[in-house]
Amino acid sequence: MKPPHIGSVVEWHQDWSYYPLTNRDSVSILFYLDDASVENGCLQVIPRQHLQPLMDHTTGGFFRGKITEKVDESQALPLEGKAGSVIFMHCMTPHASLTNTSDKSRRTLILSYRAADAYPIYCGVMSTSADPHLRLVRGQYATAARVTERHIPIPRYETKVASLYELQEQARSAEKK
Ligand SMILES: O=C(O)CCC(=O)C(=O)O
Repeated sequence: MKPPHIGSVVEWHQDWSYYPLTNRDSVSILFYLDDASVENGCLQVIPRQHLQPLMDHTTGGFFRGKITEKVDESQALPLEGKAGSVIFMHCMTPHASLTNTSDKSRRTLILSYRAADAYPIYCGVMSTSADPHLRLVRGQYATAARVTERHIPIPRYETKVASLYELQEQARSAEKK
């Protein structure tokens, strides 16, 4: 939800950093419920970066919920679209969105999918918190995990497990000090 004039900024991040899986076969589907433009904070992505290793989301060994290394924003692509537009975004695609500076709301419905054999890597309560909402929507339950990754960073929270908005806000406050 990005209400007119107050919708928060979402800083650059890759979703896989929040929920590491045994492989990268996961995608988020974003449905724009309102017309989305740069002015009301449409999604922005860095195309093709999903083929690269996960970028750093930490400082001092703690997970900050945002990319902490330099992001080449000259590559950023704003995804403007009419209400009803659908975006398919890979879990390794860096993405962000700006504040809503307009008088129009920007609402988005986001559903996340993963391959049945893309199993969550255990990293505390976050590994199981989505379980009540999980549904197998196609194919069979996987009896084995398919492991394609050799290096899987585990998000370590400095204080407590927090949402994207809380983590990014905490990181901004710490940077100002
Ligand atoms: O809706 C947005 O602007 C960003 C959403 C997002 O970053 C996410 O769901 O991971």
